[in-house]
Amino acid sequence: MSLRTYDRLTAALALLTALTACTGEEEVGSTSDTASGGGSASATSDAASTSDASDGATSTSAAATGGASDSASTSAASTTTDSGGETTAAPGTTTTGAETTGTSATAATAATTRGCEVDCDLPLLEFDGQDDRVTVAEHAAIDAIGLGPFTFEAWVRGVEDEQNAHPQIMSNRLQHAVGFTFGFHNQWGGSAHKIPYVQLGGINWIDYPGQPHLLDGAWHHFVARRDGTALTYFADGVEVITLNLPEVYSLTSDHPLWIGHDFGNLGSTAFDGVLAEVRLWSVARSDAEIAANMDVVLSGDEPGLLGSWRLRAGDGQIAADQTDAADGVLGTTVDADAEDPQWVAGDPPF
Ligand SMILES: [Ca+2]
Ligand SMILES: [Ca+2]
Repeated sequence: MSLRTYDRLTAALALLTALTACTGEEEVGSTSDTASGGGSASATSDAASTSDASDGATSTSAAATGGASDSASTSAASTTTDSGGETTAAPGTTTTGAETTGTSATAATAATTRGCEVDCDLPLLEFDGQDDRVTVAEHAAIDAIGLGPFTFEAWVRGVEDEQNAHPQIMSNRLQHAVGFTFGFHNQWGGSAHKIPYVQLGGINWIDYPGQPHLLDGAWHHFVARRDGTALTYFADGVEVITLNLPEVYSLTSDHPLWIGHDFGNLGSTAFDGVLAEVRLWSVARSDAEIAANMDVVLSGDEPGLLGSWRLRAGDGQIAADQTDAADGVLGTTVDADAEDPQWVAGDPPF
């Protein structure tokens, strides 16, 4: 480990410790070091697992891959009570043999001005941050992913100060630890902004404190990709971080897919703003594929594409799926209801 990397780790740990003391968050993680692999490992690992009562889940850091030669072993377990009053024992997690860079990558978030090139006059779908959602009842394709690879992606435009604690882009959670969420976690662990993340296995997989700022009122693109136990986040086509998870968690849930809200935590997950081009893949898209297609309209028959909801269809109650497999409806039913997001005019992401 370079001295510079060690200094960064030390500084990050000091910051985390200070924040933990200030906020009263319970640090329940335990730490052990294991040195393995090539290179001059003199591991410093800081483990922190903080119970987040507002979300009902355990937020944990995972070791980032690439770069340095250190090996960190982190274990954490906690019990939390979620918003529904259920006490849930979050699974203990163990991450071993993973390398850590000691630096939290901050992705470029330069996409502040985008010019429309296609379908510029089609409306956008705006969510009210109260109860709006798109419901995709047909979720067999998601269940079929199970333990397999996936790529989630979406364009988002929202303002951080107007959001609930944990605004979600996409979720199929039936309850805590059943299904997934894909969206934003409230600031935590020293993060400056809400944290783009996924929850799998009831655990919020995040890294801190360096985070991209994707809720600044401009359009931004967020991707979560799983390839084996590697979970990688991309912001505006640039990798933010790869987390090495201790196991592969299933996506399967009996709940419909929701876009813009999460059934597992209704009170604090409604997204406020505009969502577009929400895509679900049963493959781990390559870095190049992600970057090259993020601002391209798909045909709908791309290999591995399970669902692609452009959310640009028109003024009706249907959120069309480009694959024709799983059209969504606005709100709860095809009738007008309080959960319907609204079609609005405005500049699309591309
Ligand atoms: Ca409706
Ligand atoms: Ca509403």
